[in-house]
Amino acid sequence: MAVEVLKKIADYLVDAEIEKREVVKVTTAIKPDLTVEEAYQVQDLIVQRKLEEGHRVVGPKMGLTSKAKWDQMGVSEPIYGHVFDYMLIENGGALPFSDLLHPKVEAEIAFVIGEDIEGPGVTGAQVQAKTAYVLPALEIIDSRYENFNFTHADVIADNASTSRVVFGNSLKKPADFDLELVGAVLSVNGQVKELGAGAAVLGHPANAIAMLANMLARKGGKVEKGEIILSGAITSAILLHAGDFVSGKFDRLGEVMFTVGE
Ligand code: 0L1
Ligand code: MG
Repeated sequence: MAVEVLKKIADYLVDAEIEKREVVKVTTAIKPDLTVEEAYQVQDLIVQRKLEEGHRVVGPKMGLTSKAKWDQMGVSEPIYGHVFDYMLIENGGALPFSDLLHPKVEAEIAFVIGEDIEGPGVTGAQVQAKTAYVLPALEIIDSRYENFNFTHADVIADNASTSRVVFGNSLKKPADFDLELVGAVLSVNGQVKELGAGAAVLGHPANAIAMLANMLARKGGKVEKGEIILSGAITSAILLHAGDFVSGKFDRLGEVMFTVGE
């Protein structure tokens, strides 16, 4: 019975995404006592459905990893979600607004994993040693919930609001950077909207990947070689509108940009 309810929740959220329809949060509409553990089981069912539909996982991602995000969303614990191949937009490309509900953009540093990283007890230094490259990224989040209104468990079940990602073109060796000092400036239509540095992400973006490895270890999982992983937003998220031109400039890592189409 319990598994049937979790499957119903997974379908409720994937159908909302496919049909571009905002829905009432799960803890109001279906299961008020949804636990965090059950929410991650819902996410696993979403991954399973997407794989069955022919999509590929690019990598897990970390979310809610900065104070700016905690203050913005009223949820103060990091979570993870999954990025799929159909979510990728090329650098400089267009994001059709009509594909999404109420998209917001965040500036993030992404890690290309060079060797499997298995918890528990993984540290940021170990992550750095096992990372092949880092690159700049813009994540477009698009909660399936009305007004981004959710609890901690709701947002986990909703695949951490994951929707689209634009990766930068330049791959850099992590050893060549103090990632906590890398500055990021997020602009929309030529106006600076948000800025910050890598240290906003749990003190150092590699700490977020270490936390991810340790969270996955609790259910026998690991961070895997070849995955490209978003470490979490450096800044608050900015609401997007059709016609916007978005640019994220990252010190020495490069620029990432896209336009929001109709
Ligand atoms: O990637 C993120 O930090 C998003 C996490 C989910 C919360 C939100 O929708 O802002
Ligand atoms: Mg994010």
